[in-house]
Formats: sequence, C-alpha cells, structure tokens
Amino acid sequence: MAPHHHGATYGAALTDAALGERAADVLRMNDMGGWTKAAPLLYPHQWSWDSAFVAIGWAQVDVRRAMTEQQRLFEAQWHNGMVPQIVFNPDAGPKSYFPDPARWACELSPDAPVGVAETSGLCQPPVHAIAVQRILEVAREQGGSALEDVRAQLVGLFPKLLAWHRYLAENRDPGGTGLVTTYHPWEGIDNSPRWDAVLARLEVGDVPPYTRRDVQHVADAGQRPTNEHYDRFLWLLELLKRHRYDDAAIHAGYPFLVKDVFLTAVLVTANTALREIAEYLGASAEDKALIDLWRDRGRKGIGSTVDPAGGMTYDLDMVTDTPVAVQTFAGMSPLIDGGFDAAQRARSLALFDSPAYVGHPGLRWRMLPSTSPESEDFDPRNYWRGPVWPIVNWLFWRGLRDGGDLDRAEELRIASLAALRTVGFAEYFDPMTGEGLGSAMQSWTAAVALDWLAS
Ligand code: 2M8
Repeated sequence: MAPHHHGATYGAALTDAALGERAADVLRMNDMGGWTKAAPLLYPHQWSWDSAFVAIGWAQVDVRRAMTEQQRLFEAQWHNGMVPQIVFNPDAGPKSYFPDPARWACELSPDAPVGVAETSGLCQPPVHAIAVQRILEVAREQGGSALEDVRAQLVGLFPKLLAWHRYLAENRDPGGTGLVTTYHPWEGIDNSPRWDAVLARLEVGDVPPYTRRDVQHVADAGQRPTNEHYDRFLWLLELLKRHRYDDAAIHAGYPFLVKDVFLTAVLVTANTALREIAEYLGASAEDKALIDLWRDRGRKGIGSTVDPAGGMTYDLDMVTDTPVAVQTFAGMSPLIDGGFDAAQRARSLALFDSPAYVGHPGLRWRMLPSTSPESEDFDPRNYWRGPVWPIVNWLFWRGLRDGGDLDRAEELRIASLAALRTVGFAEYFDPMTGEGLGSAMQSWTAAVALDWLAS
C-alpha cells in the first residue's frame, strides 16, 4: 500500500493486539535510528511536538528508545532554550520539504545551534515533559535496568526541559501575563481559523519565489492550506529573519503576536508533569518553586481569557488587543490540565458535551473536531478547519482523566480506538464520514493508539 493511501487494510474487527502491532510497525517504518520521521513522505524530518507524542508511543515498545527520541530532539535546542519546530534530516535533501534550512537561515540568530543541527526558527506546543512523565511511569512499572537507564537519561534531560519551559515563560511572555505568545501558524495549529483575521490584516511584501512540496504528497490540495495563506506564512518568515529571531525585537515590532490559549494550556500541564519529574529526581527547592510559579501563572492567565458570554477561552490578538472569537477546541483549553478550578472546568465540560462539539449529532465518532461543526469556519476536510486530530483528543482525554472525569475520559478513549481501527493511522480525518485525510502512516497517530491501548 502506498503510504499516501488510506484505510484499505483496516476494519472494525481488528483486535487490540493487531491494532497495536500495526501502530508499532508505523513507528518502526518511520524510525531513522534514534529519531522518527513525522510521516513517510509529507514530513521527512523530526518535528518537535510530533516527536513528543512519538516518544509516548515508543514507551510501549522500548522505554530507552522513547527517551532517546527526546534526547535527540533536545540536542538541537537553541541556546535561549527554544526547542525548534523542525530538526532537519541532513540526508533528506533540499527538495524533501519546504521551507528548507536555507530559507530559514537560522544562523542569523546567535541562539541557533549552528554546527550541531539545522532547524527551523519557530517552536511548537511543549508536550515533551508530558511525554517524559509518561515514559517514566511505564519504566517504573517495569523496574530493574529499564528504570535505571531511563533515570540516567532523565538526569541529563531535566535541565534542558527546565530551560525550554523558562524560554516559554519568559521570552514568550515578557509581560508575565501567564499567556504564551505565538508568532506563526506553524507553531502547531497551522491553518486554524484562529489565525484568519490576523493573517488577513497583513500587508504582504516581497516573498522570494518558492515551490510548495506539501501539495505533492496529499490526495487533493483542498486538504491543505491555500496558496494565499502560504504566501502569508512565508512573508512572516521573512520578517522573523529581519528580527534575527530575537524575541524582544519580535515582541516590539512584528505583526503576528497572539496570546495562545492552547499552547499555554499545554505548558500548564507540562509544568504539572515537570513538577512530578522534579520530585522524582530530587531537584532543588528553587527549581520546584519556579515550576509551581509558571504553572499557577499559566492557569491564571487562561482564566483571564474566558469569554463571559459563552465561557470559551479565546486567544488574544496583541496587536489590536482583541479576543479572537473563533469556535475551535482551543476554547475548551482548561480541560487539558486536570488542575483548573471546578467552576471553569464545568463551563468547559458543558461546551465539550454540547452539539457544537462532541455532542454534535452528525459525528461519526464522539471525538472533538478541530473546529466546531456549527461554526461558519467549519470545513470537514481541510486540515485544522474541521477534521479530527487524534493527538488533540489524546490531550483532552488525559486532562479529563487527571481532572477526575473518568467516565468521559473512558468514552473518549473507546471512541478514539474505534475510529483508529477503521481509519488507520491517518494524519487527520473527516469528523462526519470518518474518511482518513492528509498523510497516511502518521507517526503521532500511531503513537497515541499505542498509549490508548495500554491505558
Ligand atoms: C503540520 O505542520 C507542518 C509545518 O509544521 C506543515 O503543514 O508542513 C501541523 O499539523 C503541525 O502541527 C505538525 O507538527 C506537522 C507534522 O505533523 O504538520
């Protein structure tokens, strides 16, 4: 089966064992020896948050290999603590993906890991401490030399995780609001309608010519961002280079500055995870206090974004100082961490269960779509504008469980496994028809299947 075709060999009758075997095969197929490609053709490099999920998947196969996945990623960490969105595979060649290292020109920044790795100049949601906490949990169940080795790997990784969280808490939040600033759609939720208004406002200048590679690997371009959006993405990249990727300069004079509630919620729960890791390793009281401070400030920050009318958490466009009132899963971001106060949680849960989201009668499976089917922005087949992303559902599942909503969490886990049994390990799928879309054999989809099967 060609890696860009979906579905043919899957079916509702697949046993758990067979599903797990196939998921592990996807990881093995994309394994480059120590790190894992995000997908066979569309994404032939190491992506930051993909690799965190991938490590969660590897934990079910080999805990040491799972830790290696994160060690390799953090070798490319920038001197300012940023973990880059993409670590390029030097052997994949310049035509394997666009934008390539030459277009990023990260050597313009004194913080880039020049001579160590070629990377992009942005970052992605900090799932890494969450992954490491999960690997540690699995290793503790195994005990013996597996645990000893993981612990040794963890000792080296802990200061790097701390530096990463410090980068987000400080460089990406110079005002200490508790909310992380995002600079670009490529920082995770690529063509979400959350960015439409900010992108529409941009005055696009000269973008050097380029050839899109992504649309060569998906069945139809309608599953990917438009050319108009790509021009805007590339224009922002030119501006970032003019600022030499300097966070202070970017905050002072760059047109895409959004306080991102989803990214912040992931950081909150990553801090909860890092706090546990710190405890396990016997970290200093100072480090532990710092993590507590970041976590609490993040929760407060998210609390400040709640729309009084509907209860959604909205991103804040820093340039116009207005909330981004768009109906996506980011509006229920408090559910991603188990530690939000009961009142906020109840509001988010009511939205989650409503017909605008998981309660929508047309859904093939009761899973959270990327954009509300009731919103005018909804497009069931286009990338982050409607399709279901299993990894997003994994984050909500984990938050529901940690917050004590065990029945809901279990329903979501069962629904997700039923979907993956039928759809296979597609990058994303149509919430109404269940058709697999984007890349097939997507590593992080296989990874969350492995974790759900084990949970
Ligand atoms: C998608 O993003 C890349 C750019 O990073 C792309 O469209 O080329 C997003 O879904 C992103 O969140 C993800 O990390 C990446 C690889 O799976 O693909």
